Amino acid sequence: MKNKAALIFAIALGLLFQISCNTKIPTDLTKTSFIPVPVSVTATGNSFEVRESTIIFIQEELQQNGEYLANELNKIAGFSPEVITTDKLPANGIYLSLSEGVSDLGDEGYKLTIDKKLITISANKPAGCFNAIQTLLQTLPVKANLDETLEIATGVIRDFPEFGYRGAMLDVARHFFGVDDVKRYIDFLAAYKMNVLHLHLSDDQGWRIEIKSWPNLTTHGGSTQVGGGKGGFYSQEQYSEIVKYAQDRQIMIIPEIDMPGHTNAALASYAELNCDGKATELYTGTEVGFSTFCTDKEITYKFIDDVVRELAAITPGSYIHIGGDESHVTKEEDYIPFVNRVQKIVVSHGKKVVGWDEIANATLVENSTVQFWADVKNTTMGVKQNAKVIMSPASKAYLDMQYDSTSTFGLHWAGYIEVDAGYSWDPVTIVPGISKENILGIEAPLWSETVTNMDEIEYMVFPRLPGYAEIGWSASETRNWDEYKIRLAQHGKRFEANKIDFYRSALVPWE
Ligand code: IFG
Repeated sequence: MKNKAALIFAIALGLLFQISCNTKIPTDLTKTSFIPVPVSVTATGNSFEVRESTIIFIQEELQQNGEYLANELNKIAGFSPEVITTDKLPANGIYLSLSEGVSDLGDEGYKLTIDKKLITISANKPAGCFNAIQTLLQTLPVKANLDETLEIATGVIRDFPEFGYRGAMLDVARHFFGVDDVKRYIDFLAAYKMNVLHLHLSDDQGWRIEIKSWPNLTTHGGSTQVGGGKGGFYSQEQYSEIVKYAQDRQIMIIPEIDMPGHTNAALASYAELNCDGKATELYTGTEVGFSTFCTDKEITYKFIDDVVRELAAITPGSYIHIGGDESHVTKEEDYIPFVNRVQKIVVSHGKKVVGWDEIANATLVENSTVQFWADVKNTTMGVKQNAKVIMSPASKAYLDMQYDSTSTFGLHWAGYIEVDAGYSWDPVTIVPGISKENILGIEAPLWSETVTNMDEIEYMVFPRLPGYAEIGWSASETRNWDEYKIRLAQHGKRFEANKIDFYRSALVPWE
């Protein structure tokens, strides 16, 4: 009997040894498929084990970052490390600190040092610390198997972004998406160090933000959407919930009230905003360019002032987006004074102006920004007026463009954008005559005429979004599609683990 037990024990031991040998402990940090690719990664050949007993030590100002990291580790490993405030370097664990030694890395840069016993994150600002956390999380699986140890290869990463504006837009007007969907979209951006979410809050088909002084905008103007569905809107409380969720992830919300065109939802809600004094019908189609505010009525500017005042009061970010695109039925001689006046309203409420590139036909106020989407001439005019530029070329960065002619959702008026086309362009050279100093950064808009739910959002956004994040973060001379697609392929497992319904492009060597 004894021999049998001994034999079983020996076999079990052998198996255990075999399994432990198989779970390869990572020791080469340079082998990690980081996106965006960091400025520099040096491996030191060991590994750090994340355990239930691992403590996250923070300097006081980094409480939010510490809790975020603990929460993310809980999602990965099923345990939430303790977060302890300290002002001295701990002997082991994970230490988040703001320190002078990295001043050359800027507000969003960081130094991540991974040793056998201690991981140290050094940054100038909480945003830099948050970016380091995203890099650290990419050294770990999205979900750990219970029987595996959580090991991180040791080494040093120094990193900082190429552009300060790395954004995406979500059109919640054509089709409405609730708070939870917007939060999930924010999680997508945070994972790839993107730091702006532009919400397209109003259009012909829907008005999506409560304005207390003009309640019909949402009760009537928010009551439908493309295709005639029930639409919806954010109360100011829900909008503030979205803003806080974004802020906790170092993401600035930029609200857009598109005008004077793309305004049918408001025109249907208030007769007095129409030149003929008659409210329009609600619109559930997908045409553009047929609506305009009545630019020569004083009530229009009182309305806009009320809207901007209420929106500015719940928007901590420095921008209000005034739209300005496709105002095909607003006469040029009316459009320009309208945009000039609206800019002054935005500035009077303490915010900076951003608008689609058409606004460059007006006289731009200082510190304004034009968002290039289609017209090089407009954009160049904007730069001539000392405006900054956000690069959103429809032919490269519009997430509602189909991948190819077989795509189930999306449009293709600007062309098809396969994953390689969405990655292989340079925001500095895409508009001739514009230099890097004029460019704030890039933004990938998702228009929702053909997109109705989170699964469809995920299909359009992944796997292209990480590429836009890398264009905004990493120097263009370090970027090439053949190298990037290998790293992107490794993120396919992360998309799956996050239940992201991504398009499995044949151009990417998915595992
Ligand atoms: N252009 C319109 C959007 C949307 C888009 C769909 C801009 C600035 C086409 N304006 O892009 O409202 O309809 O791809």
